[in-house]
Amino acid sequence: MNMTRRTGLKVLAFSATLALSAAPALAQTQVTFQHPIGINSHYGAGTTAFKETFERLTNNRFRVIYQRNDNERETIEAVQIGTIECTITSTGPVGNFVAETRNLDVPFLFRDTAHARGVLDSTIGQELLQRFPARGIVAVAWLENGFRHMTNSRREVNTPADVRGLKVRTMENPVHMRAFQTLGALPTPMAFSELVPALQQGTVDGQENPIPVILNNNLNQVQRHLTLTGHVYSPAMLLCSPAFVNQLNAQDRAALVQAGRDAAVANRARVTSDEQTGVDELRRRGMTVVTQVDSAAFQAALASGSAQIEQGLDSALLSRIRAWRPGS
Ligand code: EAX
Repeated sequence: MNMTRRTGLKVLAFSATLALSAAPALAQTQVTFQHPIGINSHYGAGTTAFKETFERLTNNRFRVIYQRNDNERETIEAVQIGTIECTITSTGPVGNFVAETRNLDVPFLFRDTAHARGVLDSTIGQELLQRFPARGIVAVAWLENGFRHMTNSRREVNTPADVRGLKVRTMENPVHMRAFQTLGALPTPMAFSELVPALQQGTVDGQENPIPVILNNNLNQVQRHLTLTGHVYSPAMLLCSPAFVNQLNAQDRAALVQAGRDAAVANRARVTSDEQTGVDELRRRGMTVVTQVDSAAFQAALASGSAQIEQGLDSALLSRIRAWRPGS
């Protein structure tokens, strides 16, 4: 599905009310917001909060419209060009636009959710957001998907050895691809929009995604086995088009920043609740779930390839992230 082409060049459609009275015409500027998975999801929770805050703080001069688009590279390009105003995307393809974000895609970089959220909320996260304008994108806020877990339709994965030989869809992300190569899998990069057909047709045996994505996209319909590998944290980002942001006055920009904050809070809360209830729900839907994973074995297997996986990344930044502690 190619939403960008289907929706065409939808640049700030003005729905002007031509009032015949003396009152000034009310012009509502449309803000088109695209992201994958759908509105009833952790991304949708972010969009809904964004819409509520941004429309309210701008006295309804803007109207936020949501459209689903499962091709994240496409939505980032659309933001860059200005054919849509904003998107939420995983960092999967973002490194192809702002290479520094790839540092966040290293397996087992973050110890837990508090570590990941803490780093993204710290100056480290802020510094990364500031890299975007030079690439023609305004990065408004860090959101998230949660930690990624493996699913497949071939066998129960208990140890790193079980991953060997599996054809695994990865995001279009060289760090993730190198990690799966290290585990002896056959990484097959593709957009999220191609994932379900690829699993249905058996082009790939498995994939990896956090619980909120597996749950809200019904991946249980095309995958039998889930293993809670938690092998990598999956940040997400709320990105907007400079063409949109540059035409905002100072107050509207402050509203945008606040809407981004509220989006992050709502998104994280939904990830937390999906993670709490999602595993049982996926079991109920028929998946086998391996919960007791020998994480040390996966970490050791990936550590053996760390030189290759982290090739071209910023080792000073990676050390800073690893050294981060609450309150620092
Ligand atoms: O952003 O492509 C992916 O697997 C992403 O995790 C998903 O689209 C959510």
